[in-house]
Amino acid sequence: MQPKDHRERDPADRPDAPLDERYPGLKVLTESPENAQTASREHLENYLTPREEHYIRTHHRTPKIDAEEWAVSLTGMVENEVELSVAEIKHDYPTESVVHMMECSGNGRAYFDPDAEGDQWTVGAVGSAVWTGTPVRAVLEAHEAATDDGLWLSVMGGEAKEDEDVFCRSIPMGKVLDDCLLAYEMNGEPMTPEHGYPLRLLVPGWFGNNSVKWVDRMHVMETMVSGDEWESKGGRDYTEYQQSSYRIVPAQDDEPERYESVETFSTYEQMRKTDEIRNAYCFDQLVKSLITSPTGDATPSTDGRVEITGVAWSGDDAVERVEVSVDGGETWNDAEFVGPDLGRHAVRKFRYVWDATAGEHALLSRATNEEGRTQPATVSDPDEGLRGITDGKYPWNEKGYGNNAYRPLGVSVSVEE
Ligand SMILES: Nc1nc2c(c(=O)[nH]1)N[C@H]1C(S)=C(S)[C@@H](COP(=O)(O)O)O[C@H]1N2
Ligand SMILES: [Mo]
Repeated sequence: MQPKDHRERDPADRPDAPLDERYPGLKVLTESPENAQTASREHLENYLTPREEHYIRTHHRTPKIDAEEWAVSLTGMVENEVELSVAEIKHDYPTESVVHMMECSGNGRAYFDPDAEGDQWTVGAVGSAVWTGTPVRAVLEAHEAATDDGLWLSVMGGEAKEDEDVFCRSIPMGKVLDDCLLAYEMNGEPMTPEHGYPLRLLVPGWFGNNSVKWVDRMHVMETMVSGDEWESKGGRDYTEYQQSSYRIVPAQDDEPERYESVETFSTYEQMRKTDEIRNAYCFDQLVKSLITSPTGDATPSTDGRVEITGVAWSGDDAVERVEVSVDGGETWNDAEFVGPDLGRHAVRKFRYVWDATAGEHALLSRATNEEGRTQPATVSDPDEGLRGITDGKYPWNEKGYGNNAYRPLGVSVSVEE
């Protein structure tokens, strides 16, 4: 049993109340469809972001779903096509959990100059949770799906109305088998409607757009969703969110090139391999960090010290190092990690103890992952035409995706005498 006061603030209990009342700790960008970010960087300083404070990103409206009626079909290159109830998915297969710091690829879009299209997310479209569910691998194996390398699993959301594009993402089979879940629980509690109840795909380490909510179909195929069949099936388009949205398109390009398949899945690598892929897909997350304290005035301890803390996360490659600058980026100091390492997709907390002097200081943090990739300093101008991270600059792109530049995330701190 959950304690009573807790149940009283369950967002699922008051579906018609305004979003910010149901999700205290979120700042609403649009009420309908539901888009809201974590209200402040301070909210992100822990290992887990409570369900009620975890950002929400939705293209259509959140559907009202009766879990007893809901089913997920498995189709395509499968020996035994099947339709499974939520109860079957929960109880007939193994259960796994993963801690994942999920970031919307639009997080940090607000720091693009000139503005990029879309909701102006600043720092709060990211959140950490322990997600529990059924490994997709187990469902595929039980029904004798083809799982060879090079195949794709296209996963579809069930919320689109007849005249809306289906939210569908194609995930490479290797990643699916590795660690993808059909998740039904978030931080040990049932998922709320806005986070994907009753079932969502969870793709650890990858940008949030891959973690399809309200899943009703999984289709094993040789390609990503692309081509006539998927562009117009039943009068609806399945390709928009794979082939058009969530592509990193610089100002000099028009439409992104649509591919049937790609072999490079690291978003960072795709941005560099411009003769292979144009334009990069938002797959795994880019390394990033955020100072969570202090954020305004700081009072040093009696020995003149100020503790700087923050969080860092990455994609499929773990965070390896975090540096902190207290002089606007002139010099850098290694921070130390604190607390447990909850896996390569989890948030890492860091700390740096600063011998502070009175006055105004520009604090920055920058993280490096185990591939040796470091956050760039700034976002480029559109007319530089960058396609990948180059000379410490993140490429400006039309939809403002993937911004992991550290300068815009800095904090100005005033230290008292
Ligand atoms: N069916 C469906 N799944 C979806 C979306 C959506 O609009 N429809 N939005 C995606 C995007 S862009 C993100 S960032 C994450 C956000 O998950 P959350 O709302 O639980 O934070 O869900 C993804 N899954
Ligand atoms: Mo997103």
